[in-house]
Amino acid sequence: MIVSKWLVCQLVLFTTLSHAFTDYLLKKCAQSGFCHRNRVYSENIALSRNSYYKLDAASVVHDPLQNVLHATIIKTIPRLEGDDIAVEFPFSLSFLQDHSVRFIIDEKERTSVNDSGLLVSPQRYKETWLHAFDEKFRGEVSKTNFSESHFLEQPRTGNSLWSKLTSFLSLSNSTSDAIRLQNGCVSLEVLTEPFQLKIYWRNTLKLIVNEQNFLNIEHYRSKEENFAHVLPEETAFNMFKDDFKYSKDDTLPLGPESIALDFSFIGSTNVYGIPEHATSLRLMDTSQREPYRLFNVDVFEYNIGTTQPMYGSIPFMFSSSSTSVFWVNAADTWVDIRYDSQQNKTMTHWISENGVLDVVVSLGEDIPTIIDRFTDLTGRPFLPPMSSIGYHQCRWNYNDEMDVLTVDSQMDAHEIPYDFIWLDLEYTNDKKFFTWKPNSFPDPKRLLAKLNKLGRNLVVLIDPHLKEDYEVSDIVINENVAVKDHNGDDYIGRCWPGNSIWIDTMSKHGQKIWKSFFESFMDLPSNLSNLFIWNDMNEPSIFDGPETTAPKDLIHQNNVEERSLHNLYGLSVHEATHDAVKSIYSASDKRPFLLTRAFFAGSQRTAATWTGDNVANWDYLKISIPMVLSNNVAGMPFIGADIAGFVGDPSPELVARWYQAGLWYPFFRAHAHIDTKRREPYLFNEPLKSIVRDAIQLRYFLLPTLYTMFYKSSTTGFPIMNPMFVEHPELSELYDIDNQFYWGNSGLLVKPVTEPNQSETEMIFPPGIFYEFSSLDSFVNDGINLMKRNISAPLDKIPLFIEGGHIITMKNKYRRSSKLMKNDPYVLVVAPDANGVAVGELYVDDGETFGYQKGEYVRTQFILEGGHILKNLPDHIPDNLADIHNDTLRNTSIEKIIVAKNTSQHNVTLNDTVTVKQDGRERSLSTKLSREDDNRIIIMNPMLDITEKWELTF
Ligand code: NBV
Repeated sequence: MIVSKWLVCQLVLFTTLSHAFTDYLLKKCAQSGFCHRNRVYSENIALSRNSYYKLDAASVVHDPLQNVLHATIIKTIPRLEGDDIAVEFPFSLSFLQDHSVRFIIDEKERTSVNDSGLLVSPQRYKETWLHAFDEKFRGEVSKTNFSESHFLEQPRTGNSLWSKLTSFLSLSNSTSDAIRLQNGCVSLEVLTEPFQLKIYWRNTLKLIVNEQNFLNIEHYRSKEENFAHVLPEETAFNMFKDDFKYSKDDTLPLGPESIALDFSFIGSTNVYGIPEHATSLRLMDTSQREPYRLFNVDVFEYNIGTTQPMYGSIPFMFSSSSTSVFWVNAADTWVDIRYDSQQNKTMTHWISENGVLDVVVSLGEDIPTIIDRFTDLTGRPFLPPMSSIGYHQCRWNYNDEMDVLTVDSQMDAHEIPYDFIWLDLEYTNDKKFFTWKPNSFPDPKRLLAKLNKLGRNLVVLIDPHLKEDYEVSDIVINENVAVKDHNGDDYIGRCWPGNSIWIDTMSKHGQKIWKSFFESFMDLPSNLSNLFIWNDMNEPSIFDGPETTAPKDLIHQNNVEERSLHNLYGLSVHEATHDAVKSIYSASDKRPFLLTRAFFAGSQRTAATWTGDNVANWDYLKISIPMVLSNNVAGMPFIGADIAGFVGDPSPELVARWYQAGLWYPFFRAHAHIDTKRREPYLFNEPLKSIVRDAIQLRYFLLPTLYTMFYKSSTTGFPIMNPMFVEHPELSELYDIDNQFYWGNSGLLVKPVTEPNQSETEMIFPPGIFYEFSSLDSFVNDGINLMKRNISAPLDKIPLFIEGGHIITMKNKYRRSSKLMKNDPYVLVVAPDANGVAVGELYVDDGETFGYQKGEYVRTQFILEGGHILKNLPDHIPDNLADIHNDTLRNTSIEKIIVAKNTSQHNVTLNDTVTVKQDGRERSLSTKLSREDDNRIIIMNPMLDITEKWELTF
C-alpha cells in the first residue's frame, strides 16, 4: 500500500516535471550581475534615502528649432580622500505626439575608454528607437513630431503655476528647483535636486519618475579604478565577470553599464503589459518574487505563473489610470512591481543591462487612447490578408507533397474550412534553409498551384541560423554579414542543422543578402503568390548558447554588442523577411502574411506571433488567454497559442475545449510536435469531430466581424481579444478578470471553458442586456454592478453572448476557404440595448492586396434606433467601385437581418409592414419574407446592400 502510494506520487511528479522548462538554464535576478546590483542598490537607497543624481539647473537650454530641452544630469560619487567624482549625463526632453513626453539620458562620450584592442563600440547604444518607432517618427531627430509640440503653451494666468521656460531661464541662477512645462493637457515638472519628473494629465498627477531615487547609471570605469566609483549603496557583484554557470564566459568588455529608473503610477494599483510572460493579465506584485524579465529566449515547455522571460519582449506598461511607460531599450531588462493600495499607487523599477535611458510616457483619457498613442508611435498592427485570419493547419511535420494534399482533401471531405497549411523544419533538404527536400517535395510549384485552386496558402519555416558549408551560408560569410563572436570571427553555434552561422539582419547589407535568398527561393510563376514564411528560433535560439540564446558579447554591424540589441534581433529578422516577401509579391500587390516567434515593440507592423512551445494540458489552455490578452493590450494583437497544445497528446475533451477557446485567438492555428499522434480535425471520432468543425465554422461565419476588428486595430491599435476592463473601466472588479473577454468592440463576450468535466461555468456580466449567441435567449442586469450567472456549458457549447447595443455581421454558409466566401451575402445580427438602440461597423476590402491603401474599401455603420428603424450609413465607398474587379467589393448584399427581442425591456415586435427608404423612395417588403418568434425578428432577402444608404423600418 505504502509502496503504491509512493509510486503514484512519483508518477504525478514525473508527469508534472516531464513537461517543464529546464529553468535552471535561465538566470534568476540574484545570478544576473546587473539585476542583483540594482535590486541591492534600490534596497539600500530606500534605507539611506540618499540621492546622487541632480539636474544641473545652469545647464538647461531650450532648442527652439527642435523644441527639445537639453540639460546635464550630474552623478556625484563622494570620496573620503581626494575630490568627489562627477559624471555627466546629457539629458533631453521633448513632447511627442499629442499626449506624450519623451526623455533620454545618455552618458557623456566615454573618452576615457582605453580602446586598444576593443572590438565593440564603447558608446552606449542609442538606436533602439530607430527600430521600434514607426517610420514616420524616424526622421532627423523626428522634426515633424517635435515641432508639433509646444513648450510652455498656455501658461496659467493668475498664479502662473506653469511658468514660461524663458522666465525659468532667467531664474536659473536662483534657488528655483523646478522647471514647469505644458503641452495641451500634459504638464510636467522637472525637479532638479534630486532629479525627478512629475507628469500631470489635466492637472492631476499621474506619474512620478525617480520618486524612489532608484535612478542608477553605471558609468564607464576601468576594472582597476572601479573601487573609487562604487557608491556606498552599491555592490560590485559581477561587475567585470559573469559567474553564472550557463553564461559561457561572457567577456563583459565594458564592465558594468546598467541603467535603472523607477516610475510611480499615481492613482492606480493595476498595471498591464510588458509581454511576453506566462502569467496573469494584471501584472503581479514582485516584492516576494523574481522581477519580470524581458529577454528573448527559447523556452520549450515554458513554466506557467512565473515572471521568466519568453520569446518576445515589449517594454510597454500602462496603468488603469491611463498612463503608460515605454522603456525604449532592447537589452536584457528586469522590472519590479510593487502595489501600494494605501497610497493608491504602483511603484515600478526598470533595470536594463546597458544602452541609454530612452523613455516615452503617454497619458490620456482612457486606455484605448494609450494603446492608440503607443501604436501610433511604434506603428499600427498590419492589416492581414483575410485568409490569414481563417484557420491554419500546422504540424511538425507534413512529410511530403502527398501528405499535404491528403490533409487538404480530407479537410474538404469533412467540411472543415481552412486557409493555410504549414510546413515545418523537415521540408528542407537536411535543415538547410532555402532548400526543399528533393524526394518529398520534388516540385513545390506544382504543390502551390494545387493549393491555389481553392485559394489556399502554404507557409514554410525559415530560421536565421544557417548550416555551415552550403551555398547560402557561404554567401553570408563571403559577404561578411554573419554575426561575429567577441574576437571578430564569424560566430559558430549549434542549432538544428548542427554547426551554424547567424545572418546579421541588423545590418543593411545583411538585409539585402537575406532578401536575395528569398528572391531565388520564391521565384514563382506570376499567377502564384500563395507561399508565405514563418521565422522560428529568431530570439535567436542557440543550443549551446548561454540561457538558450546568443552570447551577449557577439558583435553586430558597427561594432554593436548583442548585449545592447538582443531583443531587437528577432524583429530585424522578421522585418527583413517581410520586406523581401512584400517586394517579391509587388507585381500582384499581395499583402504578406508572416509569423515570427521572437518579437519586440514594433513587430506588429509586419508580423503575427504565437505563444511558442506550450503543452497539451489544461493549464496551458487556461494561461493562453491572459497571454493573448497581454499582447493585445501591448499593440501586438495578432497572436494565438498552438491548438491543442504543442507537446504531448491532448485528450478529446481538451481538444474540444481548446478549439472552442482558440477560435477567438486573433491567430487561429493548430500545431503539434513531431512526436505527437496525428490530430488533424477530420481524424477525430464523433462527437469531437463535429464539435471541432462547429468551432472552426463559427470562426468563418464571424470573419466579417473579425476582419472589421483587424481593420480597427490597424488604424488605432485597438485590442482584438479585448479585456473586459477596457470596455468597462468604471467597474473596478474587472481589473483582474482574464478568463473571459470581449472580441474587440463587437459586443461578443466569451468565456471559454478551460477546465475538465464542466457542464456549466460562472460568467460575470456588466450592467446591460445580454443575448445568448445561438438561442438569443436574453437576460438583463439592471443594476450598476457586475452580475454573476451560471451558464450552461456542455462539451458542445461555448459560453458566448452578444451584449445589447451591438450589431454584428456574419456570412453564414460553409465554404472550404475564406476566398470561396467572397461572393456570399451578409447576415446582420442586431442586439438592441434597453432603449432599442444598437450600433455596428463593417469594413470590407478585397482581403488580399494593398488596394485599400488607395481607398479601395467600403466602411459602413449600422444603427438601430427605437427598436424599429435600422439605418445603414456608409462613410467610405471607393470612387471607382463600379470598375473594381473584385468579388468581395462587388458582392455586398444582405441576405438576412436578425433582430434579437428582449421582452422584459424594449418590446421589439414586428410591425405589419416592413418598409425601406432609399434614394428618396420608399418600398414595402413582402410580409412573407419576415417572421418572428419569442426571441427574434427575421427579415429575409431585404434586397439591401451595404454600399448604399438606406433605412429599414420593421
Ligand atoms: O521547427 C520545429 C519547432 C516548431 O514546430 C515550433 O513551433 C517552434 O516553436 N521549433 C520550435 C523548433 C524546436 C522545438 C522543439
